[in-house]
Amino acid sequence: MFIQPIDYVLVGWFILAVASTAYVGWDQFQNNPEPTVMKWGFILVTLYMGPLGLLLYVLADKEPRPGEHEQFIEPLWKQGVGSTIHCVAGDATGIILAAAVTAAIGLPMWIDLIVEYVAGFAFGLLIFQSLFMKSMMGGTYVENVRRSFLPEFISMNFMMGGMAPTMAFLMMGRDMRAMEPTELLFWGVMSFGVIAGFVVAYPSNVWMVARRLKHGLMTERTRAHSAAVHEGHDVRHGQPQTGVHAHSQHGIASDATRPQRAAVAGVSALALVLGMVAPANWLNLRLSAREVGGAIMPPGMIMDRNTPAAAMLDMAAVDPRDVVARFGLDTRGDRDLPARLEGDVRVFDLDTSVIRWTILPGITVDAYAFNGQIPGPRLRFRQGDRVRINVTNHLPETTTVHWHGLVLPNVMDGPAHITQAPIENGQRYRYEFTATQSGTYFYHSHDHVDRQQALGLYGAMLIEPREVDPGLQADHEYTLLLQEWLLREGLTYPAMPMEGAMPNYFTINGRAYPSTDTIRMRVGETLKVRFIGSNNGFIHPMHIHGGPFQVVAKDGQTLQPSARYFADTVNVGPGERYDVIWRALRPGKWLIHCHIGHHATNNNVETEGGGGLMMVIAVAE
Ligand SMILES: [Cu+2]
Repeated sequence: MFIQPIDYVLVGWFILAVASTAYVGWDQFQNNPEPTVMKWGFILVTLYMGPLGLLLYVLADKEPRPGEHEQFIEPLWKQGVGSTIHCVAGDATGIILAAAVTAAIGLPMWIDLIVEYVAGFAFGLLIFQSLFMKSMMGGTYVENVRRSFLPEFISMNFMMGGMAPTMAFLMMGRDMRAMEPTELLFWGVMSFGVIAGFVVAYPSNVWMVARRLKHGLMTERTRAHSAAVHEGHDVRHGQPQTGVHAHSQHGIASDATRPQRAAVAGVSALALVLGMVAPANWLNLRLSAREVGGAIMPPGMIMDRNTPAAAMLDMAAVDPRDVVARFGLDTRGDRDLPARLEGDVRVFDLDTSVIRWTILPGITVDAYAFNGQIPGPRLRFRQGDRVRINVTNHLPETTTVHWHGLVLPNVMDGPAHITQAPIENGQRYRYEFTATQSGTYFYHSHDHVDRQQALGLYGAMLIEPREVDPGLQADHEYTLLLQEWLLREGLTYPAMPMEGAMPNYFTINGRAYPSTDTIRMRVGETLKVRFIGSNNGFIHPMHIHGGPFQVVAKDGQTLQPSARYFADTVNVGPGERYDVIWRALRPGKWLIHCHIGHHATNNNVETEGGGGLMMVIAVAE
């Protein structure tokens, strides 16, 4: 539950709301001489509006000293508060109940708003206004409904005019946990919506009270109560005494003219329509809580009225509550996965899950991982081997695995929905093929690739040739898998070349410089570097200092000696592999790094001379 600072703020808010409500409830029934329906009105509204409800109660309604309630509540602004409280208590209860139910059912947001309006109006008019007030106002239930209709219509319209856009924008903003009634944020948004609704509905309530279209606050003293009030004036024993000045018990004689009523009602309807319709200009109100509820979007992502649910889910943060294991800097990725022999088949088991992975001291990402490592474990086998890989999915979404660059049966190739049904959570898929090629390959997710591979679902696959070519040998070897990350406000998003999804961290084998490996060798020795383009949406011109390297293989294919060439930079694009051989000519610290400056920083910060896609070759004499 606690994954963002707002969650802690909300806990504080709701503790205050409950404490405020407890106080108001206690004081209402202990000390305050007013009709029961108003007591409950204030209690409900304080629950929704927290300390603000308490403030209104103390300033406008709480009897300051015994016997003074009648006089205290007289000012019009207080009567207006009472009238609005009354409306909000009924309407907001209906709206909130409807919001929780519609979210659970999974109705589109625009239907949610309409249902909420109808429910709020119905609850306010038919139950709170007409039923609960009946005993006070006298008359039959139907008469009360008829009499309350216009004031209720006006007040509800203004209230929804304020509450609807507040709910829409906050529920469908960046943190769409606000759409889920199981999240504290949902209730926070409801609270905020009620406050906005109260503010918008208040002026019309002041007018209606002044024109005696609506009741404001009232005093009602019973025998038991008045007995305790020694100095109480205007107390008639045994009979409920309601109303100050013109608020008589039976109905209210209003002096509002027809044009005045029509004008206010018309403007209230306009406010309602505006509040309900305007958000549709910016938000995709066709979406439901079931589709996108719970998703948290990256800051800066462009979300407009046409952004589909699938686009949002693709770019959403990894839910930190899905993390099943945490790893520090002592755990490496790209570890050799020993094969198990079943007959003459080499069997590997790959399990996907959500982990927390450390890329720098104190900097962790929430990642999708094979076997709890970033990159996934290194698969090593020989040309001609029969290989079986059991992939079990423990992600909160489906996945598949593609064996990049391999010649194999189509059904083993991995693309979701194209050669196979995606692997559901808890399910396993058995990939099996014979390795006909050799060289540097890799495997990666092929279901929502832009999301899953960008979150860590990839690993090296090195296939040893049947016959070793001495020209491709080196004294040392290093395999280098690249990745971009987007880490904001403690949440990890898949980095993409899209607005709001640009990466701010970069890793070689799951670590950013200065936490990357250091390669140690001596002058005169050779180093074979296998660059693997496991990076998902960005090209990295990988450069080695201290002299050129020879490119000896590309995408697993050994270059003919005449095709091998010298360079000091290779553009490692997504999916590409380069095997290069570098000779240490001089002693010292020589860098391997991406030549896009930003990719050699950590969140735009240089530490110890760089960051991100950078590592050191330490060459001794
Ligand atoms: Cu780069």
